[in-house]
This record gives sequence, C-alpha cells and structure tokens, in this order.
Amino acid sequence: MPRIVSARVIVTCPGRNFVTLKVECDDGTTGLGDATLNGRELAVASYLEDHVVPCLIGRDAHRIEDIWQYLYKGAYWRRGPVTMSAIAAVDTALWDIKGKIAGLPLHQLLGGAMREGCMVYGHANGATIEDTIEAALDYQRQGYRAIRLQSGVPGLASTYGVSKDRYFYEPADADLPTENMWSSEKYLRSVPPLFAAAREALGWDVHLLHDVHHRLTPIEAARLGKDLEPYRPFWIEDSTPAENQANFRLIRQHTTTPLAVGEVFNAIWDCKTLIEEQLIDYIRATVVHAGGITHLRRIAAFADLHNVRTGCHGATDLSPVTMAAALHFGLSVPNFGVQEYMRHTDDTDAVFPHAYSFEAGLMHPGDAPGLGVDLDEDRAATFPYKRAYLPVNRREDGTMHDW
Ligand code: CS2
Ligand code: MG
Repeated sequence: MPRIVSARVIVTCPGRNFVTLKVECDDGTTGLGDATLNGRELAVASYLEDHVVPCLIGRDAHRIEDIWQYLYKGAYWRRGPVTMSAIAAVDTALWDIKGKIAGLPLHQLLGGAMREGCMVYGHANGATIEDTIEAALDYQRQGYRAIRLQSGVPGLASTYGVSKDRYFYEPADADLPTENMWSSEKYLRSVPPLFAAAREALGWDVHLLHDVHHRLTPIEAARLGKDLEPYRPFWIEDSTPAENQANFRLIRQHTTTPLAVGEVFNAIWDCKTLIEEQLIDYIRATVVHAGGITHLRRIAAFADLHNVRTGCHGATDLSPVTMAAALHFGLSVPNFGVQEYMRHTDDTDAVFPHAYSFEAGLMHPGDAPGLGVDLDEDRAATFPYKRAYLPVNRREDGTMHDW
C-alpha cells in the first residue's frame, strides 16, 4: 500500500493566488490538490497545514473514501468553504495518486469516457452591448458552442463579469476590497437588449448563458427569466442568493428559462431542496469548493435522479489542478451539462503544466495517468503570495448588497 509520508502546502501568485496541496507517498508517487478560496486563501492553507496534514501522515493513500469520511466527520465542525476546500485538496491529490499508480487517466477510474469531450463556455464581455457582441463573435469563430454574455450597465461605473483584459478576468485585484455601486433597476433594463442583439448577430445555433451573480430578489429574478425567454438562454446563473433554497420555488413558478446555481456551495446539503424539488436545471458546485471528486460525484448522482445536470464553476480562481479534475469528472459523469472555462494567465499555465486541451468547443483532460497536471515548484517560488480581495457592493443609497 502507498503510505503517505508528506503533504506540503504551496502558495503561489502567477497573476493571482493559488493554494496547492502536494501529497507524497513512500514509493515516491505524488498527487496534487487545489485548495484555492478566492480572497481567503491563507485560511485554507493554515487549516491544511495546522489541522489536516498531521492526521494524514502514515495513512494508506488508496483509502480515499475512508480518508474523506475521517476528515469530514472527524472535524466535528462540518462543512463551510474553508473545511470543504481543504478536504477537496486532499481528495483530489489522492485520486491523482491512485491514477498514477494504476497508470490510468482519472476518468478511467471514474467509469471511463461517456463523450468525446466536455462542452465548455467562454466569457464574452465588454463595456457596451456592441463590445460584448464583438467578443462573442470572436468566441464563435474560435469554435465555442456555448458563450456567456456579460455587459456593462448604462449608469453604473463598473460591474462584475466585465474584464479589463480581453480574455483574462480576475475580480480579486485589490489589496483592500474595492467598493462597487449597484442598481437592480438599471441592470434589469440592460440584459434583454443584450440578448436580442446577440441572437441577431450570432444566430440560434450557439448556447447563450448569463450570470446574475446573486444580485436580484426572487421576484426580480423571475421577471428577468420571463424577459429572456424569447431568446432561449441556456441558463441564467445565481439569479438570487440561495442560502434560502425556497427562493427558487418562486422563480420556478414564473419562468421556463433554465436555472443554474451553486458555485459557492460546498456540500450536498446546500442543494438538497433545490435538486429534490427540481427547482434548478444545472448545479454549479465544483471539485475544489465542494469536497473534491468524491463529494461532487455524490452530488451529481443525486442530481441525476432529478433531471439536474452539471455545470461546474471554472473561473480563473480555480487552478489548472481543478480544471483537470473537472474535465475528468465531466467526461465520465452521465448527467454532464457544460463546463465553465476561463483562460489562466501564461504564467499560471507555466507554473502548472497540464495535459488538457481545447478543440472545436470541447475540452479533453488528456490521457496522462492521474490528473495530468504538474506543479513547477521552482517557478511557483518566483511568484510570492499577494493579498487580494474580491470587491464589495453597495446600492445607490449606500446599503450593502451582495457582490
Ligand atoms: C463568476 C466567478 O465565473 C463565474 O461564474 O461568478 O467569476 C466569481 O465571481 C469568482 O469565481 C469569485 O471568486
Ligand atoms: Mg458565477
């Protein structure tokens, strides 16, 4: 049996911060797990270093489910993003190790490929509708079959989802949180014309997506869903905060626009009602923040019983280690829907050399044993941690609002 002899936390900032766990066994096999929690990175690094690593040494790396249960039940204080990201990092690293020892890519261990590749969606955004459409046409030319549309809101100085750079988007860009200003009324007026222009320019053969980023009340979200129905969106995402899962009952009663939610979820309990009552169509929980491959498979199996498909989060704060894990998972899970794909910086790609690739709108994790991702530790050491916060958000009268 491969005995765990060390587990190290590596923090690096090749354009943005990443926390990675590297587990090593007595036979020299190593595995990687992503533990990045945007804006709260060092909390997970400490949770791992101070509270998890001491419990791992000497364990049989093959006993993935047992170690998962040990860390989840053994914490006593269950769930939460910090705990579940730490567990995810261990879980992902152990699956990587198992794949390397078996000499098989991870998707083979998960049941084998069910499809040629994972359909991914790219991010078209711009300050104006025209700029966003131009970016979307560019994605369409590159072969994307699904495109997310985000545009600046007339009357608001800035908003989420609109980047300074053409392909690279990173909202956590300040040493202390930037303060943004928000108006749901202005925003709600701006989205239907964006979709109308997009259908006009891009046609009907491409999937169009949109992220509301938890900004609306349930009844406002219902109105947006109705307003967008003529343009047949693939989904609207995080249309209202989901701490209260019952919120989605109201939205569901009013619109046939498909609903996606869950990038901030970290356990199956966060989506139990949403899935059981078929209040959503896509679950966005992802490997790194929802307890690793072991727990995400459980969520997906439960979702499959209720006609809910996967649509995993894949923003730039999810490292190439998570991206690879998500692609192995997506390739093998029956109820795969779509995978989000935002490109990393060249420095990030150089720190994490990887086997995954993009072709004709689909991504494939490659056939290297395990995850197919490495960490160049020397290069990582040249990019030290840099504190960076996500912005905060206020309404026009100064009241704090969801970001
Ligand atoms: C967004 C993310 O990709 C998405 O759907 O909601 O960019 C999100 O803002 C970041 O991951 C926050 O860290
Ligand atoms: Mg989102």
